Amino acid sequence: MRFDVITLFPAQFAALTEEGVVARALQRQLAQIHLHTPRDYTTDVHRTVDDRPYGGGPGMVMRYTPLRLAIEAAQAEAAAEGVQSRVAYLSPQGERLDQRQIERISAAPGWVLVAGRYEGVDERLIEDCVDEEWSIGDYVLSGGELAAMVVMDAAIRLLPGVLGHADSARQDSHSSGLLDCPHYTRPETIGDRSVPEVLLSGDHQAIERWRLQQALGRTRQRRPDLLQGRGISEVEQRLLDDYLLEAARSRPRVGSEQSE
Ligand code: 4HQ
Repeated sequence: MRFDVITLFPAQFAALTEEGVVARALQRQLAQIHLHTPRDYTTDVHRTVDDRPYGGGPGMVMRYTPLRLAIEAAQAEAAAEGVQSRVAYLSPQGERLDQRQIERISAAPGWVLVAGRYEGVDERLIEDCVDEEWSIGDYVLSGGELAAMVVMDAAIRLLPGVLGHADSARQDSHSSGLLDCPHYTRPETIGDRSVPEVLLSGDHQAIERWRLQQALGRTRQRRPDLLQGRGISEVEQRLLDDYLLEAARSRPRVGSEQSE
């Protein structure tokens, strides 16, 4: 798949392209990231990409024309390679992304991602050029670059062949609609805490059952909203009931609750 990113700060994307899972996917040509800067599409001597907001107020707004030309050039380049790209603008006003959305994004042939700076882009650019508006969460970044990198990282790691183990993306937290189970490695004991016995048992069916139970229990305790949306099978409900029973039994009590 192909990403074209419109950004005033292309150097920031080194965080993604220089090392790690995404860098290796790019080297192996499983994905492409192309960077475009709207400054290259300005015509004035100062190469101005921003201007003051109509109506006054603090900050600056990204100008329509350099952004539009950069987006169109990116789409034309992608099209010349046979890739039809939709355009997404990253902003807190966008639709909140989750793993389901990431799966959809990852399945498309290409995207042009617009990473805005300052107070954002001229609204007419969104009306004319943007197909989708995405948010990575309810907080404010200094620019859309980190948001674009978050989306590309999450999407590219889902591509066939990117992760080493064939199952590791499917087994991820969220791909099942649940949080992840706890993980342990050597040493077997740290102080008075030992690794849960079942993980040392070699009983793969029992281990799978325990991991699902932990995922269900942690999701109920930490993110009940995720379980509401997902629903739960009869087998899962029994595992969850046992988890919650055990959690209640072993929960630390305050003095007034202590029976002995
Ligand atoms: N910004 N999810 C403001 C974000 C953001 C987010 C990007 C800051 C756009 C203009 N993007 N610029 N949250 O906070 O995607």
